[in-house]
Amino acid sequence: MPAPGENLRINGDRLWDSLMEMAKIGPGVAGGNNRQTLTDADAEGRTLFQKWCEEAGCDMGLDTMGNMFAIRPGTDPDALPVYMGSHLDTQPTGGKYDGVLGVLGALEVVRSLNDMGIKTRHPIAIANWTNEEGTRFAPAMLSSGVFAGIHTEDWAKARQDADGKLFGDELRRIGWQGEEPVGQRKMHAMFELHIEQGPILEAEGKNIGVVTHGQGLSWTQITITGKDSHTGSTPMPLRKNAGLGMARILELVDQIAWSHAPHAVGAAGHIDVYPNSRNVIPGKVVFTVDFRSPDLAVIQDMEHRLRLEGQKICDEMGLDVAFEKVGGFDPVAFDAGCVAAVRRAAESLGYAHMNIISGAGHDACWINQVAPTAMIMCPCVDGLSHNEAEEISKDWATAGTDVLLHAVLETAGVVA
Ligand code: HGY
Ligand code: MN
Ligand code: MN
Repeated sequence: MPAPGENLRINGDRLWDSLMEMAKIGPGVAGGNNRQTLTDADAEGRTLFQKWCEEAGCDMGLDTMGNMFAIRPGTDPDALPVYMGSHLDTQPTGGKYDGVLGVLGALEVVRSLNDMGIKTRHPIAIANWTNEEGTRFAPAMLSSGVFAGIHTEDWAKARQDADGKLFGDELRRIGWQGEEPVGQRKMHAMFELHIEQGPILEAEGKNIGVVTHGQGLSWTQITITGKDSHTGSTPMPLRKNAGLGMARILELVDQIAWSHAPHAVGAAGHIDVYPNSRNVIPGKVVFTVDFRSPDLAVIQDMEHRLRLEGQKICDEMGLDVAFEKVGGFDPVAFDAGCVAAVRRAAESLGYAHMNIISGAGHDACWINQVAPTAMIMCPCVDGLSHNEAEEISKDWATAGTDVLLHAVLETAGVVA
């Protein structure tokens, strides 16, 4: 058995097999996954994950937001656990690795510690955070947000999906609402392994991203109201075309983001058009503008200009418009001690690595507010994610999980 702290490695083949096994649950239509939160597929994935954790000797916990916890005991029962966490829920056209690598990579760390008979002073824990994606129930990172005290549990459980179903009802329906009060669990630290979901690491030839910061996010929901009317018989000057108003605002969003190049980004991924009939001028559109930047002042400027210039566009077109902030968080600086542990792990393992700012939001961004937190990233092919064609290599998955193993061991303390 290699002495703790030596060149320890996880079992990449076993990790890959688990990733492929989980990918069979909630399959997409093009090779990825559609395992949206609080669906039957989510429940099936949770059941499989719990089975694997119990087989690895973990004690299981479940809180009132459905956050799952698997605990590997340490030698010091009074020491707070070192967590590794991410999410098993996916986008409707999601990939096999977004979130899943962080949860199953954490499981592989536990399995490898068991194989090597390594004991740690602090317990080690795995978290599966409910509804990280925020696609069925907005906003993203909802349950880690409740855990960190960002949202109240009541507000979260009242979130509705497109069919009007409530988060709380759906959590109970799938049978994954626990008894443990959310947020009471204390952590010594948390590490989240995640695919980059961008092109930088692959382009730079690096296996590991040492995530120093997470960029901030702003979600503004815009409702434009015009007037339904016939697309054929309504003269152009008489139209109140909410769809055209949205098109002009989407062009504005693009201009605003480009005005803060190279780091700011902006788009709308959610768009609902009413009545969405091919021969009716849309009388109403509801869409969500997603702005992101590592710089809070830039985010605030983008939000301000969206409202000011968006209002002007609608006024000139005789359209009513309402803006509602429906999600967001400030740019995040991860814990310097945990970030250094990640960097030392990559160095000791000999993996090419670089500092990186996370372009996407993650549960770690909220948990960082209640416990020392850092992230580890691995590349993904062409930087593609939130697409069923999302792909990583087994080597990248293995490297990321090896770094997770070493960062956690350093933080949890190996007991010889
Ligand atoms: O929106 C995000 O950045 C994350 O993928 N939920
Ligand atoms: Mn994710
Ligand atoms: Mn995602």
